[in-house]
Amino acid sequence: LALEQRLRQALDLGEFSLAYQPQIDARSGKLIGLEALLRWRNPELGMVSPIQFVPIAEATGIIVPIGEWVLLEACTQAQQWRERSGWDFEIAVNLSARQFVREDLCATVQNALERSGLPARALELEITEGLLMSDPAGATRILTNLRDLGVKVALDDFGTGYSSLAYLKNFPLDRLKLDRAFVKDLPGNESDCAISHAVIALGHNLGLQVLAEGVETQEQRRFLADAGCDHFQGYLFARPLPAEELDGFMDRAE
Ligand code: G
Ligand code: G
Ligand code: NA
Ligand code: MN
Repeated sequence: LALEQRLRQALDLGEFSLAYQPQIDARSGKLIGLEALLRWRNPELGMVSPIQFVPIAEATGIIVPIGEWVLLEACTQAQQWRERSGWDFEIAVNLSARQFVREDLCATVQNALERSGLPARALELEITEGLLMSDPAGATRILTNLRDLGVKVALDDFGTGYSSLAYLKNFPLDRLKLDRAFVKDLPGNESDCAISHAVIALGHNLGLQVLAEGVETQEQRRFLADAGCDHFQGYLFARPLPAEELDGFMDRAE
């Protein structure tokens, strides 16, 4: 069976799950959010990375029903944990280009919020730069509609795409996620130090929070904290974890 065929059946067969990676406040060290990351386990193929299947799901349009499932599942799980732990943290969900440009995006998001009971302000949607730059005017309209719902928007993998700074100032965004490519060689690499400082300053001057992705060492953490970075995500704090592994953690919060 071709990968595409298997992908079409995977939703109905319950082969998808979500892993959740903690996001940490740089100052307090406290949990402020979780990023939901899609996982696919197929009986014949084993674990298939989203890097392999998301592009196929995107090209074939299968990403639309998968994305709706991700949104509802992530909101439902997050709200359950929020209620159980009493912590007011956010859930971040990745949106693909296909999902972003659909007429019914706001209705889909609204539906997930209503069915899960998650407050809109606790949902953050992650989009990439390419998605904004292919049609800046259209993207601004979509972002404005999302903002009217009360959800937040983060620009993922920032620095690896083709953002025009002239446009960036006009997009209603909440957060920049500094790509891990720039974090990896901190603090030894001078260029990456300069880029990190610049992205943090740029974000703050545009009124955005800045999260550093892929933080793996104490040295990276210290450098980024000194540079004024707001939030961290990375293996230093936690890997993406299956829901079962976070369950116990959420209980202990009580
Ligand atoms: O978790 P991992 O490093 O394997 O993720 C690899 C890539 O897959 C990342 O770029 C991530 O943004 C993307 N990805 C993970 N989950 C989702 C999802 O639910 N929807 C979309 N569109 N992309 C996702
Ligand atoms: O494109 P996006 O930022 O959504 O990709 C997130 C991916 O990055 C996830 O698949 C996750 O597994 C991976 N990731 C998260 N933290 C780290 C880290 O500290 N180091 C590395 N190498 N990868 C990470
Ligand atoms: Na992401
Ligand atoms: Mn990223």
